[in-house]
Amino acid sequence: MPRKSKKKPEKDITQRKRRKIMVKLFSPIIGLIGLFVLATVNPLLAEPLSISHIQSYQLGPAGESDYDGQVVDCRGGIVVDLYFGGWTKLTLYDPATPNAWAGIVVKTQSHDFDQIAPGQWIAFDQVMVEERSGNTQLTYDPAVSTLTLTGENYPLPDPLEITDPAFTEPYESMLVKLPDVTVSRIDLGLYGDNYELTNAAGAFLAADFYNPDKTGDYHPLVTPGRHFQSVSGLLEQKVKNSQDYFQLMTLSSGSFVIPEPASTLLTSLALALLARRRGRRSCRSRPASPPFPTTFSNPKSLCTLSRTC
Ligand SMILES: [Ca+2]
Ligand SMILES: [Ca+2]
Repeated sequence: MPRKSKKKPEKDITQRKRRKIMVKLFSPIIGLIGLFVLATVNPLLAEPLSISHIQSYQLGPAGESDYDGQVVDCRGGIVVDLYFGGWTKLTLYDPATPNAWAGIVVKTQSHDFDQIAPGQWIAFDQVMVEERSGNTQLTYDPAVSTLTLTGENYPLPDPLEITDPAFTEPYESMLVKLPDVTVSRIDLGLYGDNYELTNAAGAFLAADFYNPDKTGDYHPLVTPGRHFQSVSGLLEQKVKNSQDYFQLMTLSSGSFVIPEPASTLLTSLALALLARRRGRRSCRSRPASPPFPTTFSNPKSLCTLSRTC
């Protein structure tokens, strides 16, 4: 019996070749589509998140970030404050969204933040988003997290002036300022170390816990009835034991701007007028000249300031 040939039909060979060619052609495309889908659903493969995205993304009923509990990369921001305590707390600011959602705290119990300084731009990889006491924070674990210095000498932001009674979530961990306020009450809040600042917009709580210039619970300038041109600091939420409020945390003596006393203003005005009169006398016999500046801080510098004298 002649053995049956095992040679495969020409048609099958052609189909297999076609399949191989199709696989070679479309595999890279299918791979790219897969990566795109993964990057879309998994933030770890996507671009680093901005501070405002983490803070404002699909807020829950209590204002919590939808990234709560996730490990993310964050493109970071400018360091505006460092607090060294049981936890080191680094507060970052992203100038891309200067009016809201621009601040976040990054905390660690390691020494990896020891060389960081205000004005540096720090980015973070593999940090955990956590809601603590009502604040959205990034927790830096030195076993998995990394930080990158991406720039230096950034100007620190001016505090954002808040005139709205809604002194809440969008400004969390941002540097803010309350204008024209008076200390209306003290010994308030969860730990009895809050004071109330009142102005035309309403009443706001403040505290000096992070302020190295305080003596006891309060900065020496904080006394009932004291008026300030403004008070600035970082806005922090406090949620504990059924209490839930926002508090402005002052950072130094510079957080308090005292109105210039009326006597100082009058002295400055008198010096300016005197300088102007002297200037007119000394220039009276000279050719016509451009008008003098209207104010001078020092009468002796008059002829230096005026090119015609
Ligand atoms: Ca909050
Ligand atoms: Ca928040």
